[in-house]
Amino acid sequence: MFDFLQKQGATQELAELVLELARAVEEISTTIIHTSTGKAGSTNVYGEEQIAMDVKADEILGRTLKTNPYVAAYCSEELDALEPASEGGIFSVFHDPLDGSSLFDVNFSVGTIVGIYQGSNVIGRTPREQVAALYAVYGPRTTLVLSVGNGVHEFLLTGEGWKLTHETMKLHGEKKYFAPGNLRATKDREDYFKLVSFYVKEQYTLRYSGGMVPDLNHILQKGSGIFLYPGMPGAPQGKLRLLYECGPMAYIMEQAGGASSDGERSILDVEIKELTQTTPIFIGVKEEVKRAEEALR
Ligand code: FDP
Repeated sequence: MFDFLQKQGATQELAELVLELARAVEEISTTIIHTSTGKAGSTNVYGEEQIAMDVKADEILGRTLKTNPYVAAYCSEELDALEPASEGGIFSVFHDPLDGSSLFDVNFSVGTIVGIYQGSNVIGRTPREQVAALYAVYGPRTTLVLSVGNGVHEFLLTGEGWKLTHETMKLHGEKKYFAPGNLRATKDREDYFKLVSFYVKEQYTLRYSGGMVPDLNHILQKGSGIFLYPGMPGAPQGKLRLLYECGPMAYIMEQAGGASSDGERSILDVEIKELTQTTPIFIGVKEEVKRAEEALR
């Protein structure tokens, strides 16, 4: 993996950091098998109840990042504030250790999402400044999808370590899939109701698991589709987090030739004002993101 990342233009420091993150993903993958589906008895900064595996995955990544010489600071969806790491570190790392944790007890696929920035402060910057992003899917198999700014690549976790399975992943938009998150918003939003009705009438295929990682991974693997999580009255910025979820996923989808939007601009151009910021998101093939932007303006 290291040589491959360098061939894609990653610096030695970035390639080593991604390799370390891949090791943490491997550890999360085996820990999942032996961890109960029970609650941790605590809540995160958003007031959401944590499950035991949320806490374990956060600890595994935290341990990796705290000791990595290239990491200046990091934060996660489960932490309250930026954690300083190594003095002289050059990157800051933001992650959702276990995305889709409400699906853990029913044994659906879950994931990890990571975004990497140069420097130790991201406030006032945008997700376009990420130097790499990755996500892992813990399904029947464990896969790692990543970009260091030169396309999107997939690795599979095998008995002999990570094996490159897709050198280049591209969106082409041949088939029509839709993944409509936050359907509850259709109660108050006639525009969202109309858009979903359009998908149904036009016989788009529904592919929605309730986990952002597997749902976007489906779109990337099939090369087609749209995922939406709009806001609604009472929560106009939706629920999905800019730094830990939407930013890294937008970086990967745009690197694959797709698009992302908060309704007005690419997710990659949304200014980061605070660590806990959330944003509405439409993400997938370009023409579908445009349709969603027009319909839900
Ligand atoms: P979860 O709460 O299970 O961790 O932000 C997390 C997320 O799942 C996404 O993976 C998923 O797309 C979304 O929330 C589902 O939200 P709703 O519970 O509102 O449907």
